[in-house]
Parts: sequence; structure tokens; C-alpha cells
Amino acid sequence: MRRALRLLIFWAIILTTFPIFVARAETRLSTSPRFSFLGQSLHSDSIAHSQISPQAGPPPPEGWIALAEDKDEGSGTNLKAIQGQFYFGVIYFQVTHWRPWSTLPDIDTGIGMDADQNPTTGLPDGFYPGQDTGIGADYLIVVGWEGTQMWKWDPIIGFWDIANPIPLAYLDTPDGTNVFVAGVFLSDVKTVGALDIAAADPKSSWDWMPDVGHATLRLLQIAIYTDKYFYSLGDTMHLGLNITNPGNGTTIHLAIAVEDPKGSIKVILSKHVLLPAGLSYSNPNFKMFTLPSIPSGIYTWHAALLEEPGHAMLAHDLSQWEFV
Ligand SMILES: [Ca+2]
Ligand SMILES: [Ca+2]
Repeated sequence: MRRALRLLIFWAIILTTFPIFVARAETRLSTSPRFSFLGQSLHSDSIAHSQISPQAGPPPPEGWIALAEDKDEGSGTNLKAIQGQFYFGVIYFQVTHWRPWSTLPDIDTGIGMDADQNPTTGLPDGFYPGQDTGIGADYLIVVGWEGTQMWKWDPIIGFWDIANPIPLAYLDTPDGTNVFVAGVFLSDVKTVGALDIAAADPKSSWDWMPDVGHATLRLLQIAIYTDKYFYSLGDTMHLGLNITNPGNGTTIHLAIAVEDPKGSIKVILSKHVLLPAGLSYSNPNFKMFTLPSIPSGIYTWHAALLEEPGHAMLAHDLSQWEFV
């Protein structure tokens, strides 16, 4: 009898407190929007200072490729723009917000990467509020109070593998600004050679960039260089060209041009090129020129890989030399 009474009381307590528990859980979700709501509690990580020692150097400022821009929807720090580049084995992203970090006590920005370009694998659309990306992100770079790291999608549990975070290769989150740069090693990302990406900021009322759809970063690299800096009449210039394609075979447009000291540009090569899968092309004697009498001053070689069709910039490089 006593046992029956205890059971009755037990169930009475469970049944009366359960709705309260559910209500509390829902409140916590809505007041603390974050990527890891299914995961274990994470120790807070301030954006104010870089928490990791960078293993890679900063990427070259001229290497950024514009991926997406986003209007100011008014809440929080709000996402403004994202740029990307692939440089010496590291995938870098630069994210700009409309307002500085100091606007909020914590920031929390995520960059989802669909590395197999397959929307049926990885994070499904509609998982987070307002998520309409058309991609299935297989990796999520998080920068902010939830951590500064990358999570891999776990298809078994249907969530990020938060227990096994992947360290970032690079992170720069300068104090008092509204821009950060984060990088991850290509070797940590299983990819077909192009990344479909979308960014989100839960603390800015789940702001998405772009609002709908995604951008694509192709992991191609091009480098152009000369055998020395100073040249004069009659010298032979060895023009070097390197191209790497870590992904699948792809057809692109290769353009090479030289800019003279007055800023006028002469295209010396512009054509379709098939880049085989896994290409690592390096040729310090791509072209050789015996220099005629030309105006003295600083010249610049430009090299670019452009999307075909459309001619969106995929990778570019430049190299200066001087005629004396
Ligand atoms: Ca995917
Ligand atoms: Ca937006």
C-alpha cells in the first residue's frame, strides 16, 4: 500500500513537473539561440581575443574572393559580407559584420560548408530558424562564445560531432572591430574541390548570409612570378606559373595580362583550360621573353582563373617587376 502510494506521488510529481520542464527547455532555446543546442554544455569562449595559437600565417589581402553580401537587417551585429580564399593548403574566410563585436556581450557566427556539394548529406535545410540554403553543410566553422573550432556533421546522430572539434588553422578576431578571419586546413576537409557555403549568426536573430541560397568557393590556386625583380634592355625574363586543383577535373578560363607603369593592361593569354583532378602544375619557365626597349617603371603580371561560363573570379595572383 505504501509502495503504491509512493508510486502515485512519484507519477503525480512527474506529470505535473514535466510540462514545466518542457516549457523551461523551450524558453532556453528561444532566449539563447546557438548552433549547439543539442550538444553538451560548452565552456564560454570570448571573441575578444584569439583563443588559439595560429598554426598558419595570415592570407594575402589581395587574394580574397567575394562570396556573398548581406543587407543590414537591424538586429545584433548583423552579417555584412563574406570572402574566401585557398592559400597554401588552408581554406580562409573573412566575415564582416555591420556593427562591432562590442554591440553584443557574445558573438556567435557559423560558416557552413557543403564540401561534397551534395545537399542530401550533412545539415538539412530548416534545421535552424530561417535556414534556406539549398546545401547540406558537412562542416561548420564556429567563431564566438560556442567555441572557435570546426565541427563535422555526424550522419549517425544527425547532428554536429561536437565531442570531436577540429582545431582551426588560423584565427584573427581583432578587438574593437567588426571583421574576423578564420582558416581551416584542407587536410581536415573531405571535399570534391569546391565548397558551397552559407553563414549564419544566431545572436543577430538568426541572420543568414545570403538570406536564401549559398555561395561557392572553388579551391583552386594560381601563382605567377618572375625570376628576378629588376630587368633592363635585352634581358630574358622567365615567367613562372603554378596552378593547383585539389578537387575534381574542371574546365576554367585562364587569363594572363601585364600592366604597364601607366596602368594600361595587355592580355597575353586568355583561353579555356581543362584542369585535371588533383593537378599540381609548377613551371618556372612558363613563358620566356627577351625584353625590348620599353618605358622604365614598375610593371605587374596578373594571372586569374575564371569560372566558365560567367567569368566569376575563382583565383588570382599578381607579381611586380621593374624595368630600369
Ligand atoms: Ca553535403
Ligand atoms: Ca541576412
